[in-house]
Amino acid sequence: MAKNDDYDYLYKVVLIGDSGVGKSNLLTRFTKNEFNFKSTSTIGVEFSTRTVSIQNKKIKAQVWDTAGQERFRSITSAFYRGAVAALLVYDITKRESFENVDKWYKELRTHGDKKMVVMLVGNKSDLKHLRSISVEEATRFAETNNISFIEASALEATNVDTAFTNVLSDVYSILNNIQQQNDDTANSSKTNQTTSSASNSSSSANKKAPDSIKLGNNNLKETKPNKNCC
Ligand SMILES: Nc1nc2c(ncn2[C@@H]2O[C@H](COP(=O)(O)OP(=O)(O)OP(=O)(O)O)[C@@H](O)[C@H]2O)c(=O)[nH]1
Ligand SMILES: [Mg+2]
Repeated sequence: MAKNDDYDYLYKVVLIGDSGVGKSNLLTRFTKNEFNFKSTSTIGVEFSTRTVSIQNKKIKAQVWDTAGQERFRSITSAFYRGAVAALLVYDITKRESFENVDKWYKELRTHGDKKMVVMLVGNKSDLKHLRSISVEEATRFAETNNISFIEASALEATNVDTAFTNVLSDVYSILNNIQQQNDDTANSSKTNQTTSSASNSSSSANKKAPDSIKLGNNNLKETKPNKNCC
C-alpha cells in the first residue's frame, strides 16, 4: 500500500462560495467519502488531503475550505497563497449564491494567481426539483469568464471526484507545459553556450533548468519534492 506521503506533486486547491452551498461537504466527500446532513458553518480555515493518480503521477490535492460567511473569514490572502486551482461553488437552489459567484470570482482573481485553474460548481444537483439556476445560465457565466463548469452533488457523490480530478488534471497539464518550456529554454541556452567561445562557456555551462516553476506572478511553485506546501 502507498504510504500517505508518497506522491509526485502537491497541489493546493481552494473551495470558495457562499455559506451553506456545501463546500465542506464537497471536501469531506472527496477526501473521506463522507457527508454530513447537519454540518455547521466553517469557522476560519480547514484543509484535508487526498492523493489521486493523473497520467501515472501521484497528485496530492491539499484542499482548503473556508467560511462563506464574512464574519468567520480571517486571512483572505493567506488562504489563496500558493493555490493552483479553485472550485467556486454555488447552490443550484439558491439564486443569491449564484449572484454572488461574480463577487467570489473577483476576489479570487484579486488575491489568487492569475493563471489559477477555476471551475464553477453548481452543488446540490440532487435537488433538481428546487432548481433556481439553469444549466444554461451557469454555462454562460463560465464561458464569459473562460472557466469550466459542472453540476455536482456532495450528497449523492455525483461529479465530486470528476470536479476535483478535472481541475487537478488541468493544473498538471499547465505545469507540465511550463516545465517543458523551461527545459527547452535551458537546453537551447546550453547549446548556444557550447557553440560560443570557450572563455564564455565556463561561466554558463553549469546553469541548470529551474527546479521550480510558476503559473503566473505569484510565488506559485510546483512543489515536488517540497512537502511543506503553501
Ligand atoms: N441536498 C443536498 N444538501 C447538501 C449538499 N451539500 C451540502 N448540503 C447541505 O447543505 C448544508 C450546508 O453544507 P456545508 O457543507 O456546511 O456548507 P458550506 O458551504 O461549507 O458552508 P459554510 O461553512 O458556512 O461556508 C448542510 O446542511 C449540508 O448537509 C448536497 O449536495 N445536496
Ligand atoms: Mg463549511
